[in-house]
Amino acid sequence: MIHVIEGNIPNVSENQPFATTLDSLPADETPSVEKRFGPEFAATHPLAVGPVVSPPHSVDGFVKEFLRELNFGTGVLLSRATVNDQYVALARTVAHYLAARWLEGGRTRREAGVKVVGYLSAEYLLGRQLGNALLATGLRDIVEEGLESCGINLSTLRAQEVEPGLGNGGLGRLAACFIDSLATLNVPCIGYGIRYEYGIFRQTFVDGRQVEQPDAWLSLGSPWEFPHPEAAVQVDFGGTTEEYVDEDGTPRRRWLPSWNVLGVPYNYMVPGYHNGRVNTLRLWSAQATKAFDLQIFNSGDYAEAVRAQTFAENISKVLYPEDSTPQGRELRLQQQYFFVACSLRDFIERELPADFDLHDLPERIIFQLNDTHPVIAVPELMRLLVDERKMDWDEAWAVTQKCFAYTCHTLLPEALEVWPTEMLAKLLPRHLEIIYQINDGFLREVREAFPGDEMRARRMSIVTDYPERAVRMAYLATVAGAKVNGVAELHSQLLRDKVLPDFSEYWPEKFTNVTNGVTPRRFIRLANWNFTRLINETIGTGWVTDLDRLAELEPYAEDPEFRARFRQVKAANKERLAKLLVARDGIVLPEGHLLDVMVKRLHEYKRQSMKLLHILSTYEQIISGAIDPATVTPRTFVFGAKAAPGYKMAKETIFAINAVAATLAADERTNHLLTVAFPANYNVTLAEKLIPAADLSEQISLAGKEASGTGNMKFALNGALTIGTDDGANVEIRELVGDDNFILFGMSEPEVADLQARGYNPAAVYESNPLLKRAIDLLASGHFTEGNRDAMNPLVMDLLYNDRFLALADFQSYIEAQAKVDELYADPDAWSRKAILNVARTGFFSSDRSMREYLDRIWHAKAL
Ligand code: 26W
Repeated sequence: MIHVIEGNIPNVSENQPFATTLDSLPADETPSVEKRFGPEFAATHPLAVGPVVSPPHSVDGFVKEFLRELNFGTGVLLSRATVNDQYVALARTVAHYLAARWLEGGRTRREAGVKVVGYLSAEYLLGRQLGNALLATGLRDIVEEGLESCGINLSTLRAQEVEPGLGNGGLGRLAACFIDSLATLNVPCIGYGIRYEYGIFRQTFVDGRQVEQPDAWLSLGSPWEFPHPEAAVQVDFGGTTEEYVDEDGTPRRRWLPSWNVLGVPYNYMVPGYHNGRVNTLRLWSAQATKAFDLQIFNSGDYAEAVRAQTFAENISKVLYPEDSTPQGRELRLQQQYFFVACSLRDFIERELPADFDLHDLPERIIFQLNDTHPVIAVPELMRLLVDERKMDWDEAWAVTQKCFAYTCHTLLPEALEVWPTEMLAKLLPRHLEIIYQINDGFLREVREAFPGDEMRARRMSIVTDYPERAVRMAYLATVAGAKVNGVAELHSQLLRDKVLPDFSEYWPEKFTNVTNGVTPRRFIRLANWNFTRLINETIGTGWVTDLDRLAELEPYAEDPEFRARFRQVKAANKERLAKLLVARDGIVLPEGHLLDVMVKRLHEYKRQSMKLLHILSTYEQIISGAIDPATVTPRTFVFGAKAAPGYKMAKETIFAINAVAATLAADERTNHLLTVAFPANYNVTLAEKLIPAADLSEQISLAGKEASGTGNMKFALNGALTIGTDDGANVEIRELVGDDNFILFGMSEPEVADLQARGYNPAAVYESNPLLKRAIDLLASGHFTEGNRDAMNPLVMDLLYNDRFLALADFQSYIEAQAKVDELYADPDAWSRKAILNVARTGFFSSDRSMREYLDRIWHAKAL
């Protein structure tokens, strides 16, 4: 007999958080249904008041639940079930174990009236869900045994899952790590975003060139989502605004929109690790308000009849695959306003009591703006408070300034979004008016503070007239946000000094730093079981939720036996990767090679081209006889990188890497020494296999360009050494692991600024460095392109006559650092000692620590 009530469900036992029974409810914890419907109703409707009881944490209990889901949920017999049927049924079954706490979490959150963190992000790079859900619930062994008894292999089903690629790279993955940490820290959080029908494109290579394929991730169903069409929100667009006098004679402005769509929420569970908490990720999908026009249909114009539907659906159709250069498309602005408008209205109308006084909103929610993409939320909240709730402007502004905080994730000027006022006037006319009013108020303050300094007011204006009249979203976020933070110490300093200097001078206390972090659940516990076992045996299991405890490994760096076991772990991970790459991409990983890995989005500032120059130089020296092959450390260079479809130079770099890879593989003189592996479609799932196998982590961006990096943290935590510049979080990694355990090279940020100020001539560097010259000449020679000398021209010409990110300038320092790597790697025991020290000293880079800093210094919210 299943009892369903809304009430507190106490923890039965630490490792069985999800097993609850009705009679364990303390008397005074009677559920709200009784409060709502009275004790008499509760007595006569036990089903309505019973607790949500998750299925029993036993093999039998699981099998019963799984078969019920397979037969009655998916509607198939076990004997006829496809792997996808089995996977969908398993996912649903595991979701049942989470649901009890999920529903409970929502009720307690609403009833307790606690302050919630609302994470607004246009991207979430979640990765596969099944493994993480089994980890969080502690169900893995039960499920494995239960499935076995049904003749099903768990890893076969895990491989069936298509990862939701609802993000481009760093920013999207960080959002996923952050919501995982907030759930594990028991902090009530709602992640708001967009349920793109098509995520980040699937990358394929045709003749070495990137070809994008649509990512139809929903085609086989998505068992982890819970749609709530009944909670759809109407979102308006277009039209005009007007002045009017309201019922009490007050002159007001209002929006007269010309079209609208519906936002349908899809809930996803965000389970905490072994703490029974399940937070919500609420992703919005666009639908036509009026799906189908029967009159038009009957008039025979079928396409016209459904035009509204397709038009509306377009809004959440596909993720924009750019991760640095906004294309400024109107549809992108529609996407941003769509999910923000849905989220704000949804929170105010569904999470707060009907009679809640919105002057107290900052006590119930803090919205974190994940870069500038959701910043239109600022004028939207003002519109809701002033236009709809008739709040006084200044009161509304005071509320708004306490409800938002802004994180900037970039340093590239071209990545800072600006929206032309013309486009805003057409799509969101009332919001433009509100932005002007916010700007007027702000500039009034600035002029008072700096009388007569019109240039400063012009520099700080949210609205710029150059090169066209547009709204600078980073300025709006900074003016409205209670706090502005960068994502690594160096980045936050450059934000203050170079990106927003006027604002940090005006509001020094508003600017802060929270260095990024990564979740140890997915990127160590789940991705690196071999290493997890060694760590658990050595220091216990507490590190998974308290990563600073990795420091207890420090003494074992001096233990030869532990070092040997560490090398065995790395070798096992390399073997696992080799198996995957041959099956997935037909790539054969030679044994015993130093695994030199560079995986991240393809961008010139990340300098994959400089990595290529190192490979070319080594290869050139071998085939020219300049160096004795016997002295060369056998290396496999692994690349993983997607290029934004419109980013030409990035695509040329991909082509060059693949051409070099093919030539080296076929060159008997070198293919036992140098291998280039470039598996296509780098994503979270591939990262989970690649990172634990790596020896060397390439973090070689031009100093001052990479805001933080998070891959760098994942590699160090999985026992790889970093070769890197003093950029982003590399600086903090080096400070923590020590100079002896980090291979630093290249110019520092001030040196870069100095060189750029003095003027930089890459061709001169080429001329003055014979090794570099020979490497580039070989690239240009047609050697990698069947003699076609033009094929590499775009890249070669850019490096010689542009080289915006100084790859040639840092080349010499880089190859000297690489020679040091060869030297270090020649002594595997010394290498693994350094690698173990990297692990022991990088517990700081847990996203749990990042979240604790946001909670204390930005959100002023706390765990339940
Ligand atoms: C097209 C508009 C656009 C512009 C910027 C889309 C996406 C972006 C993101 C901010 C780019 C991004 O992912 N930045 C990365 O964010 C990570 C998380 O903080 C950092 O670790 C990386 O250094 C940064 O490049």
